[in-house]
Amino acid sequence: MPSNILNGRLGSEQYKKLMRIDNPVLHEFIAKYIDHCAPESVFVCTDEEEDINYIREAAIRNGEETKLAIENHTIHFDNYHDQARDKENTKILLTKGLSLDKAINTAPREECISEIHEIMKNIMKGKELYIRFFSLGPTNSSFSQPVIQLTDSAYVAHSDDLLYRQGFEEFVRQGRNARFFKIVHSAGELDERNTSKNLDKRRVYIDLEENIVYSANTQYGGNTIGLKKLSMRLAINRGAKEGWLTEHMLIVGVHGPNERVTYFTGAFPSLCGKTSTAMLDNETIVGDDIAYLRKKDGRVRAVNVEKGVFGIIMGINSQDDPIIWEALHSPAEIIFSNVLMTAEGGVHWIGKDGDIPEKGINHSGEWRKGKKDERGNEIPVSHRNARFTIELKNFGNLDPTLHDPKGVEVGGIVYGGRDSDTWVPIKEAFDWTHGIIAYGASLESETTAATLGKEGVRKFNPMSNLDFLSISIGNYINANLDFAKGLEKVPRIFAVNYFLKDKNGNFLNSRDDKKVWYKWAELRVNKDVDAIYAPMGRIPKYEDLKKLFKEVLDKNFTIEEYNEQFKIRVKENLAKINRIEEIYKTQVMDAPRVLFDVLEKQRKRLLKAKEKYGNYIKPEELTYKP
Ligand code: SPV
Ligand code: MN
Repeated sequence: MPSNILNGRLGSEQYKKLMRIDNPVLHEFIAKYIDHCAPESVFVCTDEEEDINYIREAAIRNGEETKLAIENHTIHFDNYHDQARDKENTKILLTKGLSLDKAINTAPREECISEIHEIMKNIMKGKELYIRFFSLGPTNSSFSQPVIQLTDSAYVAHSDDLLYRQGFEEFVRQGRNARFFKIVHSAGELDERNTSKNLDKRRVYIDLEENIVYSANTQYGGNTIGLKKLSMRLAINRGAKEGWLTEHMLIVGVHGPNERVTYFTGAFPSLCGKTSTAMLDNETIVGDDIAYLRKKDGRVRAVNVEKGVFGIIMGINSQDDPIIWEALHSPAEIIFSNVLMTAEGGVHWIGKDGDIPEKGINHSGEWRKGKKDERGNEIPVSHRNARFTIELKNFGNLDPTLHDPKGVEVGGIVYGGRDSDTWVPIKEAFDWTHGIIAYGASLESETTAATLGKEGVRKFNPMSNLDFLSISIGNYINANLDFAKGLEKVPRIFAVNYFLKDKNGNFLNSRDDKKVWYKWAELRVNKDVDAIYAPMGRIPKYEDLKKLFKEVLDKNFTIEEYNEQFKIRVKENLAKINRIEEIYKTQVMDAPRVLFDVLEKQRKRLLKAKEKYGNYIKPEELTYKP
């Protein structure tokens, strides 16, 4: 009997809190997992400061976080072998007879549900279970997606707090109508450092039928913070059925002439400039990771699903990232993870200003300069995927619309990958379908030294969302294509490339140049400048960029630089089309017909241009009109 279990296991105080939510389905779910995971005690967290504080203190009390010298800063460590998303053990559960593309990790539903229940049986023995309620997207909005997270990790529950909007009152308000997502997480048995011990039993299983995600024997945020990549997979599936989109996208407000603000969303695979785009100087940030897009009154509107940042800390320094740097040195509430902690309670990470300390404690335990791992490789001062968790409100460039229930109107969508030799720094699609297919669905990124394996290998990553797809790639592309139907005002689609190199391997652009690209895109969305029609999209005219470089960066942008950067690399663009076509023919089970048509048209345009101008075309030579 669920209510008996609840009454008995919760104690009267916690029970009373939970009963404010009138939803028997929710109560039954909670009762089931209390019974199954068998925690020692249960804490129901409402939106009250007192409850939130209880979680903060619990993380310190149980040793998952340690206080640092600066007030409100703490540090958390994940197991040395639990430092990133576990792609291999993250699976979309499928009922018999269903299948998805090979690139999406799936497994039979019934078997995996038994397996995970076996793994989670009594897994919370001796621990406290935290029950938390949140809203993805602003509360009281058509975007709001309620989520309940059960976790025995106070670190996870604390991270949730910084990253998501409190949703207990939203659950109370929605009562029996709430269509909520459910997350059940346990860090499992912990070792002497309070990190997950049984990594061989690490699992992240996504059950689309019940909208439940199970996560066990891991602490790393990307595997455990239920509202982030776990709920994202549920939301992609739900959105595709209901005509809205869940995208792996930042949202930034670009400030144009006369105080005009135009909002852009942007998708970039990791280490391709996503954070630096969200944090563009003199622009305003709405979000840095996940966006929901919906159609309203003929326009596309977007919200940041989150209210905080779980950001990569590697390389953050006072010169390049002044706003983040300042926030990281203020007494704002911050959880550092997998960086070095010094005896004085300071922190250090790869690429931080100043000298690397001689010793301290990091993701590998006691650390000294020169320490080697079991394979004889030197362990750096922090993990390359070390992170900081902070609320966006601590950033000086926060856009005022963050919590607007209506979201922001999307003027443009940007796709970008790491590409040394093919795409120009910025171009604009001819229309929505062209942009979704030739830019979004054709996104690739070259591997960097930061990932294992060879450098410079191109990885296919449609819309930078491949890791999170819970529907087939074809279905997902169709959902994107269909999204524009019925719109009065269709967002423009752009592709950017911050990583173009010259023949000696040097970058053709400085880090700051992207500021100009966004100012140009802002003018394009508002029809303030013309563009040149090129075979792969519309590209900026020299005069417009020259003017913007002067205004934005006080730089003299020469015609030689322009011609080199915006040169149309026909050969490389053709090779790219061949690669992408091949992937969609051989690895994607239900690629839409239109995808091949769009790519074929692009190929024809390139071949025609090649006939006339050769393999490398200076943009000023392009005189023809479509
Ligand atoms: C990403 O890898 O895309 C992230 C970090 O944003 S994680 O939470 O691990 O997904
Ligand atoms: Mn991400």
